[in-house]
Amino acid sequence: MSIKNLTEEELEKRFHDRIEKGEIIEPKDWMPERYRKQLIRMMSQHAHSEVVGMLPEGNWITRAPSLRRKAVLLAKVQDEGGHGLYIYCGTETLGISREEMLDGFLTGKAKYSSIFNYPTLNWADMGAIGWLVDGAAIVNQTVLAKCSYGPYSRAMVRICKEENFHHKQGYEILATMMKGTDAQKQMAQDAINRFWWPSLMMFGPSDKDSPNSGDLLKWKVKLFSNDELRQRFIDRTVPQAENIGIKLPDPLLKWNEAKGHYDHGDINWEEFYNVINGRGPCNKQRMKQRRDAHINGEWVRDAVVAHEEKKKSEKVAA
Ligand code: BYC
Repeated sequence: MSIKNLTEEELEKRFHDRIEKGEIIEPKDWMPERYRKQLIRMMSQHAHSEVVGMLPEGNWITRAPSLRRKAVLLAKVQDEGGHGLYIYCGTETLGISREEMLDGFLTGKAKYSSIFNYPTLNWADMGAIGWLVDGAAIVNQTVLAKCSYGPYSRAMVRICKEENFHHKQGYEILATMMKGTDAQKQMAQDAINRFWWPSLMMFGPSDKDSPNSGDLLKWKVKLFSNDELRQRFIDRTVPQAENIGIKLPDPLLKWNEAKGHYDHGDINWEEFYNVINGRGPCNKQRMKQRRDAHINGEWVRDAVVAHEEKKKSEKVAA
């Protein structure tokens, strides 16, 4: 039967059956409005995070300790910009324009990842971001690569490949510093002391306080809950820390044989909510940088439009 003859209820049931069977939803397929809206929210926020994520690391490009480190960092920051673009394109398939998404971001209506509201104070922070922040992103995004929405899942496959390089380069920076002088070891430890807890917050609030998880899990956009992914990240990161002699700043971190997981201390949720509501250490600075970049980039957008129009009129004239 053609789907044109189905009622709204039948369409919704058919959609849920498809999700249950593990089918992938594509842009032209019928989808409930709430599914579309939730995806727009989550994907656009993800895209904004990638773009804001360029700022803390971009801050160190001119101060990288060698030409090799500078070239690698430059490439990484460029990759993050690319990730933002793939995800913006993926989000546009849901019927929202780039302008609307940017408006949501620049007016502060849409969020971006809390982690990028922390400052990068020393070179070891580049290691901490690669190892912990990209490490957390990989745990989250490897699962999103199997999510129910085709354009998002495909963007994630490519992004995860690049994030794996980022993760390795971060770990390598820290491993090198941990073999260096006492001052270098201290810098590495200081970076981890500052970035460990914020990287756990990247996975979102605990499950009992996550208003969007119910729908997203039902629709297989999320395949695991915030707490499950956070635990997965902790379990794989603790041995990596031990391997290079870095101490994670949580006295309660302990292997629990019965659970097959590491136990850990409580996350400071007050800090998390402050940061996501605009009161983190760098929120104002990050938003100002992005707003300034948008204003300063106006001539580029105008030039692209003028170029397209010129091409079109040349075609008509030919
Ligand atoms: N930061 O119901 P919940 C990268 C918000 S960048 C800020 O659990 P959901 C990289 C949440 O949006 C990778 N806000 O939400 C780049 C919601 O608020 P709204 C970034 C957060 O969506 C450069 C409210 O809290 N990754 O890798 O079910 C250099 C309630 O939360 C955060 C992604 O974006 C947070 N941490 O789950 C290096 C991954 N957590 O929208 C690396 C895609 C929660 O209702 N996103 N909120 O106002 C996701 O997987 C999910 O959106 C989350 C949250 C797990 C983050």
